[in-house]
Amino acid sequence: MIIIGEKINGTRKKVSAAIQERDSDFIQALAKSQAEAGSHFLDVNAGTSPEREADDMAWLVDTIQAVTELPLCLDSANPKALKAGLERVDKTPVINSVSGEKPRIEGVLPLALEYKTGLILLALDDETGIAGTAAGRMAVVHRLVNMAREGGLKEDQLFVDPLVTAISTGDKNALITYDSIRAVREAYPQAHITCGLSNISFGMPLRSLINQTFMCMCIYLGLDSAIIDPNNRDLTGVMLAAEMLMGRDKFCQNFSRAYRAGRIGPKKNS
Ligand code: THG
Repeated sequence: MIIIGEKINGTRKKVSAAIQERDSDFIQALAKSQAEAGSHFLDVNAGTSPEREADDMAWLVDTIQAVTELPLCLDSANPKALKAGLERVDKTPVINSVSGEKPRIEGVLPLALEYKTGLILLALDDETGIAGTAAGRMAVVHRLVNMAREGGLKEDQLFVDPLVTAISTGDKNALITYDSIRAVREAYPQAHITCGLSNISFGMPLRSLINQTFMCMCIYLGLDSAIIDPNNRDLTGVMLAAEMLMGRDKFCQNFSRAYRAGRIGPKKNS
């Protein structure tokens, strides 16, 4: 599983305050703890203030890279902010994200092609928003994959996000994501499939339990990446167990190592 650590997100109150105050200690602590917990990328979202976002993104990228060598997942719809990040990254990043919406196709996709980055493709567009069927979401995915490939990106640079909507607002919502994951896996065997899992449990009690169960099902169907809190040890445990049980953990090494390192299982007193 390719873990994208979600915590450096300017829509979170404390992170937003840290960005405004240029509190590098706070941001660097989030970067380090997510790196130590096994992230492969760190999501970087500078918040949604259009006049500050590019400066904030530049500062975040510099601040994070001072303490970790992990590649970044630049999370913005704003081409200026993305460009500021792209000019500073040490490692090839992932751009989060393009969708079927016209401004994103015109403003974000060309940056991914120019800088040859990884790219998250969101299954939504101007016409329908988030389609209520897997077929509707796949129509957008096919269009976006074709554009990205024609522009020179390889299938394995693409991360398809089939989108997750809250189970509390539609009791078939998880099923739409499952059907989409299955369809993407079949149509694009080399592409990665990622999503922000925790949307599923919005408005429900015992969110973590729901997130874990949902993740397990998504992994079975072909999810191979997730935007999550890597410090959530219950979720990490389910993820490593599911990977092992899918035949993707040779000699059960990853699971065993994580256990010995104390990253999963009941917390030991130390
Ligand atoms: N798809 C894509 N990108 C995305 C999302 C997606 N980026 C943003 C979001 N969804 C994923 N990122 C987050 C970041 C924070 C939280 C949820 C999703 C969050 N944080 C809680 C808080 O701020 O209090 C608690 C986190 C914690 O457990 O500590 O909920 O769907 N492509």
